Amino acid sequence: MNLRPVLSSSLVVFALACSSAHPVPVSTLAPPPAADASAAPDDATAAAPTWGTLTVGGLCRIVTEGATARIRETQPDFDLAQLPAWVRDPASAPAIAGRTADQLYDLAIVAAVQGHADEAAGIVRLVRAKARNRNLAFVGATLLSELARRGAGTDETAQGAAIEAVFRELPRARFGASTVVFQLFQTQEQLAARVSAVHEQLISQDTARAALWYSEVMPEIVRNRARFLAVIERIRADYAARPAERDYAFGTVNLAGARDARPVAVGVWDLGTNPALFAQQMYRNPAEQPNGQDDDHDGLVDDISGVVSDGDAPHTALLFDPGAETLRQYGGFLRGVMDLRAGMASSPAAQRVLELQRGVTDAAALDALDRNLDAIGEWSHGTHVAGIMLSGNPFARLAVFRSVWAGEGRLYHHRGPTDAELDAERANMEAVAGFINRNHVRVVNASLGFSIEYLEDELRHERDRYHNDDEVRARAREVQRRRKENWRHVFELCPETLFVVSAGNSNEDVAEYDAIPASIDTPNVMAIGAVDRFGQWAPFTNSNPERVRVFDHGVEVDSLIPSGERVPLSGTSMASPGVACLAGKLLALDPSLTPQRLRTVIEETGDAIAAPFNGRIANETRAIERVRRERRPQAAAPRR
Ligand SMILES: [Ca+2]
Ligand SMILES: [Ca+2]
Repeated sequence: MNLRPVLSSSLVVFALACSSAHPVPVSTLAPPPAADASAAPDDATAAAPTWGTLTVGGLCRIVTEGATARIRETQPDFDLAQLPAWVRDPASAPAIAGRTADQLYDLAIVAAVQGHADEAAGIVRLVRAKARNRNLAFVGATLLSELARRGAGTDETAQGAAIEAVFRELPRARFGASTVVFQLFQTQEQLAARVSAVHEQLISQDTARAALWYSEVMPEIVRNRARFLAVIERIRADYAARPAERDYAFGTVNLAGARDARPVAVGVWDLGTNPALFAQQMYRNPAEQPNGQDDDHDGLVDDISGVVSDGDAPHTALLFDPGAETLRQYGGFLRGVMDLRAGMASSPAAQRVLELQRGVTDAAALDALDRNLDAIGEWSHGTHVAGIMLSGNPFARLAVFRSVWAGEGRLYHHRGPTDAELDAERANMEAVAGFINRNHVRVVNASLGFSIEYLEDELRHERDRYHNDDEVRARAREVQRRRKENWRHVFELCPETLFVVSAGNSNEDVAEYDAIPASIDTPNVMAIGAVDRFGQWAPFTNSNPERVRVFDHGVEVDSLIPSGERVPLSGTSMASPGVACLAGKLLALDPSLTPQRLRTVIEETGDAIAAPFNGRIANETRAIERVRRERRPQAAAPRR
């Protein structure tokens, strides 16, 4: 699900994705990399390479061949023979699809590894100039700044100036997220731990690229870390001294005291929510009692406030409990992760996370840390979402749908779901749909999603099951196909309910990447993207002109975690419940609104996002005014 970027374990992934972490070069395009003698042999009868026998040249070849093949597959009109010319003159290049941009980054990393700095930088700049997804205009800062440093000779002042020139190209709002990678990686041991973790996966283009990045590009960055940090601090101080930008007015409305509203059942489909924090607003199924019996004969015992799917956990266990020790040790890291992402590396919370990262010196420790931070995410995510969804709406009655399979990391750790588990997912989804319909839950927020890239990465850990990347990718496509069908099935089962889903945090086009459920086009689904507090398009947000038409605040959004503390979290996971909250308010004012009507009102009353992006930012004030103006007299609750 889209949790990853919210959590520390995904911090690295996030930093890379947003900063250019995905790096590459040009000379690899024409002739394959000058194969050194030890590179993988061409002879197909030779033994399959192992991580132990692969040289840097062999890794470069795997990445180059894979990237070249995938570009031919996904954008046949992108003629790689023209790449050198396009790098020289980006204006002459065609628009670049997102998947092509991914492959070009891989080629840029190879070029950088091979010492072709100009080609590497040229490819990144070509993507920045011509990517169809304009959010890609800011990627690549990590690689570009390192290439600039290398090109500046040995003089420290010149190196600093070269690095600064690259960072200064970033808009102020993107500076923090784009430079966090320099805070995170502090020691060579951390990089070695990453490499050995990669070595536990199948050899593929993606894992070969990751190995190159951590073993051939990042070490020099870590060695010169002080130089990068000095520049980052200088620019940050500069920004801090400038007048603050004006916050965007999201037009939030509080319905407290409204005499023309009535209760409405709403749902949060997530990894669990702490009902104690919303005691006055929990939905209660009138046909079910807490007695260990299935009073309403729907097959679910004690499904009073929702449906829970997590092994033997009863339907009253609405919150995931990671255990007291995990909470004690890791519960405090959520805020630090968020501070880091916002570029606030010197905060005490961020420093604690950095200390934690420094201690990760082998693959096992890395895995353990990921699991612990995932557990904290699973504990906190749905409560944070619920806090946003109920904000300013005392008329909302909250149902909780806790589905363990919707998370990343715990149930399917380093593997994919089996066919039987996919059947169990579907059965749980049908149970949720039944609850929604019987209890008239009118709007459901689902801040979750399944990306094929994440799944493939997990499948590559199953080296006894899959023998090559073709098998991995075929299985991943099959799992995605089934999951997409499951979601479509639920949406069709509940035509009276509006599902508000997160677009995802991978800076991708949801249709091109087939994001689930965000890419599913049915009348009762809205996929929501994220903007920051200035109303600017978030660096991580997924998008699509047709499927993601509405955005809301999704960067450092303040809400509750299960302990009752308030913590700012970021992601389209936080933007989606903002819109679900608005839908709940509109339904409290006019229960006759259909999902289609809700979509129309929310889209039409939103404010246009600044070019070159497209979409509307939800505006509660105008949407609520319109519903109050247009509803039929009998729709309003009787005035007391
Ligand atoms: Ca029941
Ligand atoms: Ca019962």
